[in-house]
Order: sequence, then C-alpha cells, then structure tokens
Amino acid sequence: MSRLVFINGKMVPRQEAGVSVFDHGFLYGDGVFEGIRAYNGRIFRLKEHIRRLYQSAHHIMLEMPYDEETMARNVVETVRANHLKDAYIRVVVSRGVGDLGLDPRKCKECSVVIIADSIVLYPDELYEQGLKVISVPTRRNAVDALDPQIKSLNYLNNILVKIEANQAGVMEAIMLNRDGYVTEGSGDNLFIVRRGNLITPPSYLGILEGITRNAVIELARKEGLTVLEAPFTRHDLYIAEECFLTGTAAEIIPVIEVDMRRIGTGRPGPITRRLMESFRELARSEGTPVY
Ligand code: PXG
Repeated sequence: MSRLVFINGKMVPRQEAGVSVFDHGFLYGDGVFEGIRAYNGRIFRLKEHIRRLYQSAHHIMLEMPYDEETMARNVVETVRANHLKDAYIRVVVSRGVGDLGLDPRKCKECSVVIIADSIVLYPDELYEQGLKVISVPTRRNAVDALDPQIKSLNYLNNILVKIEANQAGVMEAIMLNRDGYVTEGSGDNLFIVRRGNLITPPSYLGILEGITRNAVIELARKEGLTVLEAPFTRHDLYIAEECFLTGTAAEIIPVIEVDMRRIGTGRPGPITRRLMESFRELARSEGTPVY
C-alpha cells in the first residue's frame, strides 16, 4: 500500500511528495521538526511534541499557519490515512519557498510536511546487553550560538557525531559542551545512576529537552527515586553505577561501556531495567487515540 504524506494540507502519495529546491528548509536548514511515535494506535505525548515544535518555531520567529490543536489533528489524520498502529511520525515545518538569499522575509509562507511510516526497532540484543559508546571531539552546539533546545532542521552537529560514532564502530556517541560537561548523544538524552540517584544534564548545558527524558524523570520520581538535573563530567560518567540513553526511537537503552571504561558491572543495571519496564508499560497505555 502506498503511503500518503501530508504536505500543506493535502495528502500526497509518497512518490509524488516533494518540496521546492527554493525552500529555505532545503537551502539553509531553516525550519524545525519533531519525531513522534505511535504505539498500538495511540500517539505518545502528542501534545508535548507539538508544544516543543511551536516553541522551536517561536524561537526562530517562524510563523505557524495554524494553532497547536490543528497541527495535532493533522498528525492524527496522517497516521489514520496510512492505517498505521505502530508508527514513527516526522513533522517538518520549514521557512518555505524564498529566493537564494538568506533573508527569511522572502519566504511568504512556511511548508508543513507530516510523514507517518512504520517504525524500525533496534534489535532486542541491544536492550539486553547494553550499548558501548564513546565520547567524541565534536562539542555540542553552544546555547548562545544555536541552542540545542531548538529542534531545528540544522542537525549537522549531531550528524558529525554520528559519523564519529560510525568511524569508531559504535552505535551512539556522547557530546560534551565547551566546558567539558557531558550533554547528550547524537539523538538521545543521557542519565547516570550514582548512589542510587538518577542524574541527567540540565538543559542550560546544551541539550534537547527530550520528551522521553521528561517521561523518565516523572516515572522515576513516582517510583520514589531522586532525580537531579545537574552538570557532570566524563569522570562521573566513568564511575557511574549505571548509565542509559533515552529517546523517541530508542525508548530507554542501557549503556555498559564509555570510552573503553566499563560502567558498573558491565551489564544493564537494576534501576535501568526497572525504568525500561515501566516506560514500556506507560508508552503502551497512554497516548492520543488515532482510531
Ligand atoms: N537529543 C537529541 C539531540 C535528539 O535529536 C533526543 C535528545 C531525544 O528526545 P525525545 O523527545 O525523542 O525523547 C533527540 C530526538 C533518529 C532520530 O532517527 C532521533 C531523534 C530525532 C530525530 C531522529 O534516531 N531524537
């Protein structure tokens, strides 16, 4: 069955779905996006994702064509039109068609694209055995240059890190900020366990404030764990009792080695395992129904 892509209010067959080469999203990465997941016919934290999309747009002064409720409805419609129950949804809003100059005033209206596709899951072994990761020389974008809280179409910082991970033969890599504090992975947030408490970097260090991260913080607190948003260094990472990454695509994935240093016992720890279980339950039980 051919998939339908939402482009500026129309459902277009995938093969015909395209945007202009003069779109500033293509020419300059001028735009914002979201990656959202649906589990068994329910869209996980849809409102929160749309909220973040509008906050990213607000920062870059990109005028949205309609309100958050309408955007959420369009996302639901796109999943429904593709008869998907489990899905990966990409919402892209670019500055729109302009000329070859940088000036966004040349772009009269933004382009809205919503893609709903089947989700490609990571192999089960990764969750059972845990990931080996490295920290990389490429630093996270500085908050006073391009704040990582903007989920912008300019993802080169993250792609350079992915290249470094690929070169090193690992699945994911960790970025530090310019002061040497740990920030996040190329597409995931990071947590460590220390003395039984969870610690995750605060957003002012330069991270995307992940929807999964926030869900994990809520879950952990509900389960009686202490969660701190506090800066830490590679040393703290190396001596952590446990470590894991969170993201829409990966959910919660254990990390068992960083820069050739074993983390904890070298196997996914008990707190990580417990949170993985409660997150799976949460993701499958709540969410905006599509059907
Ligand atoms: N940090 C960064 C830099 C991200 O891009 C996350 C953290 C996790 O945020 P959420 O809200 O998903 O918990 C992300 C989002 C992919 C892919 O294909 C991953 C993301 C975005 C786009 C694509 O792996 N991660």
